[in-house]
Amino acid sequence: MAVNLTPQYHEAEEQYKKAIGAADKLEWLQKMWVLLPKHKASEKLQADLKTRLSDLREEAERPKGGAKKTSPGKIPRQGAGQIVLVGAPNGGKSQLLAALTSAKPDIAPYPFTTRMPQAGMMTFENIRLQLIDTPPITADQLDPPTLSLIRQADGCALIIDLSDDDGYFAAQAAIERLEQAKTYLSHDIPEGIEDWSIQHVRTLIVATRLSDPAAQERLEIMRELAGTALPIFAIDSVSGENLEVIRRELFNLIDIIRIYPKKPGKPADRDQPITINRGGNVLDFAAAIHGDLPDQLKSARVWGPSAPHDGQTVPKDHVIQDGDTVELQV
Ligand SMILES: Nc1nc2c(ncn2[C@@H]2O[C@H](COP(=O)(O)OP(=O)(O)OP(=O)(O)O)[C@@H](O)[C@H]2O)c(=O)[nH]1
Ligand SMILES: [Mg+2]
Repeated sequence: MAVNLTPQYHEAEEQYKKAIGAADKLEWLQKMWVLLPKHKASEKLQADLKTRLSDLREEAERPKGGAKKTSPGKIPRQGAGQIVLVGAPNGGKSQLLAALTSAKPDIAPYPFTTRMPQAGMMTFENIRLQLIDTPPITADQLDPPTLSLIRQADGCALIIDLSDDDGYFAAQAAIERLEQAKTYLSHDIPEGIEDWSIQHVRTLIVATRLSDPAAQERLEIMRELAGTALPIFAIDSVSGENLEVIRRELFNLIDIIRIYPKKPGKPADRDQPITINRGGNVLDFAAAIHGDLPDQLKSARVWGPSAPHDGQTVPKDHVIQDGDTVELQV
């Protein structure tokens, strides 16, 4: 099968060849990427353009005199949990961050747009989770700040592009690169790992660009290839399809529950839940409010999903559930 390059592509290539300086060259190369037909026959050319884009982007950003790039500032943890968006170039990580939060990351139709991690806050019902967009990961590229963010995160969303036949395999390359760095994207976290340098991060797959005409077909192939290792949720960040599902699934991913504190004789505060890990009990809830509280606790009453009867007094080791209201007596 021929690649069938358009006259516009050839024109952009001519300009690219004539361009002087990395920034100019990069601009034309980005145009070539947009104009390149993406199918099986152009795979080699796609890979070649990707490599050149990555190299040129780096060259264009390098300060004169060859000084080293300054490392990005640390991203402070905020909200009830931290989820990192990871994946291959051009998969839709930044577009998803923009769709779920008010952050304004750079989004562009060519690979290697994001160069530094960027955070945004996602609202889910009455809590906020921190989402972090990251630079792409390939077989040859994984920058240290991205790796350390992934290893410390409460969860990861692996972004896979449903408009690209190669999307699943590009994501596999990212998974393998992370595994070389002893970082495993898993859904079920194995227990009792003896090697402390190995880190498993709870992950789900977000398949983007569901509006692509061949997206459903690719999604089915992906489900067969991926098996049940990681759950897959398909969305479209531009049309907004299934975005509400993703908010809930990201919340479910990180295994936290929302508990509403209540003072005796007063209504519960439904706007400001306290979050604790799923499986936590009344003592864990007390500790989340104040470190000294578990020692002072005399009794507790519970309303909601875990309460056998509303307002029932429960033991201190009573396991509470998402949506419970708890009144502590000290
Ligand atoms: N229609 C549609 N377009 C999308 C979707 N997600 C991403 N895009 C488009 O795909 C292109 C790449 O999206 P980005 O979000 O920049 O991709 P990225 O994964 O951040 O790319 P890098 O920063 O290079 O790793 C942009 O033109 C987006 O507008 C989607 O769900 N639907
Ligand atoms: Mg990006």
